[in-house]
Amino acid sequence: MPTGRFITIEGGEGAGKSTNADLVREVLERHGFDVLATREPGGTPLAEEIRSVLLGPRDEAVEAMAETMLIFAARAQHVAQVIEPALRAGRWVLCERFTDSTFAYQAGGRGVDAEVVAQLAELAHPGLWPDLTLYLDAPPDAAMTRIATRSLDRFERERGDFFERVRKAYAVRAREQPHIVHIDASRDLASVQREIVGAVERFLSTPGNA
Ligand code: T5A
Repeated sequence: MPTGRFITIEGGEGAGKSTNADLVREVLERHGFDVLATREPGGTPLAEEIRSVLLGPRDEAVEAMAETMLIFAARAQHVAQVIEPALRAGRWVLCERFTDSTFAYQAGGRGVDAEVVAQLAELAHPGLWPDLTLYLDAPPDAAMTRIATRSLDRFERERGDFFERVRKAYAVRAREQPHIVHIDASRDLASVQREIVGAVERFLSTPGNA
């Protein structure tokens, strides 16, 4: 049985990842693929518990390396228990956020050495990288207004230029990594969705991908 493909959706808070994950899933299913939709941090009971620990606001300052290692602990569990078995069974895995988020938030936002992130990635998911990443890029201020009415998690409460550093790190990653497709997510939803469908269709029609 051929292995499935691994597609991720990346971007800052309120960029539209969850909204557009539903669309990508529909496109893939229209093409007859069996899709497993999941998210990070999370995706297994243990990884979801780690997500609660990471996202819950707390008085104690969280060390950047402690945060990074918790994220990779959740990811190692998610990859071994959910993502790899699904891919081996021929399913297509669609995941909101993956290691590109860690390069953006922990390396770019928190200042963890990107080389350390790369080494932890190699330990947590050796040889596994997305086949396609849709990076939804929007200016942080504009995207945050979309989620302004929700109660904010520990990351969303960050201040100063944290989200600009995250965005810059995503931009560097998008330039360096051929699996990442940059989408301007600051536009109206219909325009963003047209571009997403185009990117997925191009991926599917590239020989060897589907
Ligand atoms: N994290 C995660 C790390 O620091 N490192 C890591 O390695 C990983 C994996 C996870 C947090 O963990 C951190 C980063 C995150 O802070 P999360 O909940 O998974 O948190 O991610 P968030 O980005 O916080 O999720 P959001 O729900 O805030 O953003 P989405 O999913 O991008 O946005 P969505 O689809 O919910 O849309 C938000 C609103 O905007 C509207 C939607 O209808 C919705 O109301 N919208 C638009 N409105 C106008 N125009 C458009 N183009 C729109 N697109 C969507």
